[in-house]
Amino acid sequence: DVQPVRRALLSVSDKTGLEDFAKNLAAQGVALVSTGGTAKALRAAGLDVKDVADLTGFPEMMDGRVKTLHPAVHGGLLALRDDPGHVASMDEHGIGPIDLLVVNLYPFEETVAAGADYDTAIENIDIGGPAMIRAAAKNHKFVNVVVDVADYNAVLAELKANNGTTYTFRQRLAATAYARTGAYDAAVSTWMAEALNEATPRRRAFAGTLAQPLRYGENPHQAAAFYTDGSDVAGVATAKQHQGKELSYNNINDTDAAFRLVAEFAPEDGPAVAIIKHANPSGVARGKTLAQAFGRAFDCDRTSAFGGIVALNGTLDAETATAITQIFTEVVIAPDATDEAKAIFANKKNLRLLTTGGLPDPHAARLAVRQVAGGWLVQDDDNGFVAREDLKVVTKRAPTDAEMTDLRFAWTVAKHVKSNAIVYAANGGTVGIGAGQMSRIDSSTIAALKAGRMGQDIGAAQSPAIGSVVASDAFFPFADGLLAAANAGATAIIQPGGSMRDDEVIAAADNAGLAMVFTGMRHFRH
Ligand code: 93A
Repeated sequence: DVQPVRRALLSVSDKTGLEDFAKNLAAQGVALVSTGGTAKALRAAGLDVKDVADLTGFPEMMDGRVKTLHPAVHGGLLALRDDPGHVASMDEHGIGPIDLLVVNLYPFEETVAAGADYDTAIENIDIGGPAMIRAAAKNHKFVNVVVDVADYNAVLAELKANNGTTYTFRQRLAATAYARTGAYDAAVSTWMAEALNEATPRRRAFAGTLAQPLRYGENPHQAAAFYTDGSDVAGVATAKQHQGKELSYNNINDTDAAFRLVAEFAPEDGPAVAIIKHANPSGVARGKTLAQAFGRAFDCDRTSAFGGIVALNGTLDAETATAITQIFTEVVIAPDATDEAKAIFANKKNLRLLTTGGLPDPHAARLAVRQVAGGWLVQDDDNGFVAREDLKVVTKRAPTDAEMTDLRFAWTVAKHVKSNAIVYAANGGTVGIGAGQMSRIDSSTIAALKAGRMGQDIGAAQSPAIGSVVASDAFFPFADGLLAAANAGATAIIQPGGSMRDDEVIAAADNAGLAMVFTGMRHFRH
């Protein structure tokens, strides 16, 4: 199944490595055909190249919109070399086979990321390139297709080793090629959805570009990779890593959870820090300084914070960096870091520092995708937000201003805790988080238990749950969960409301002297 490579068509926007690759091909007797800019670059390198225009008998026209869309090209890519009818057609129409296609597309993703206007983006949608790539990939029984500069050397090595290419090799190239055209159209689709300001799950394709093969997945026996969707949102996908080893699958997942949580707290409202373990916050806090916020987030659950991911909503400074190095931390992510802070981290070889240049907008419309057996579930990302005036006081007693501030803080954190989520908070910091339990009452119990443990850890006279407020990501179906919170010492509650037994739950709150507000919005997270 080794097929010889006699003629190559090269049409590349990114001309990196082109000259070297083409020279090596020519040295192995491969004839070269190219589009305008590519041919010019090859000729400048002293290579003998035929213009596609000579193949088609048409000049490149309409500002290059039509250059390779012609039977002389597509016939040469698609013809089955072992089918007498196809061979007869090639002969009849003077179509020569193309055995190797080398294309990289108009840089649509880069153009859009650079903030290009609408018309420029449109002009950078490559049509002829993907058409050729898809044709060559379809005919991988005979044709080689290269869409990535990183594969040039592998092609040369294959040609040297086999004096042609093997079927498996061409099959792999074809799979890579379709991944590229799929991701390319998905990027166009994403951009169009954003241009329409309508990131609807029903009018958008999603696919990604391989950004990084990972050492393994959630567990060492699982192969894994990181794909990016080409958008320029501040976060783990676009961050700059300053030091430390490569991020793992779990690191990336947790870093994303940490940074998206802390991004809920606008820097102009003051410093905030979130510490994440296993995709749930072990502690979240505001503070007068980032160092203070970190200390308070750490105090919420000192045991769980060990080996955690720390996310900051402001520039990492020396004081915070020093505090973070006191405990074992896997990753720190922040919009920026001072040189002093970077120097403090430099001695901690295993600690990774990521900076993003900003915070993602927690209210932006994005898509969330999850896989199920046989398909994907796609939904709007949970960018739901309840303003203070949207909250409905349902109890006789209204929350005090201080309680209200903490209620909204706890609610925001609860949105980022796996359901069933119960979050106790006081003075702008979590004091007990119950996550991921199958029953709400169990999450309540765990959150109260954790608050008690926090009290012991920090040497407090009593549980920090006493005098705290509590948030529940979904309604309390019965009064028991609410009573558990009251027993733990909470004085105010925030929850969506909407249970059949709301009346019972409200009466229980009134009886216990609690203040309760309904959000009218649920924040399940699974
Ligand atoms: O405008 S196109 O969609 N129309 C075409 O027929 C076509 N053929 C190749 N763009 C087309 N290409 C693209 O041109 C290739 O995908 C490649 O990115 C680029 C190479 O152009 P040049 O060789 O002139 O630099």
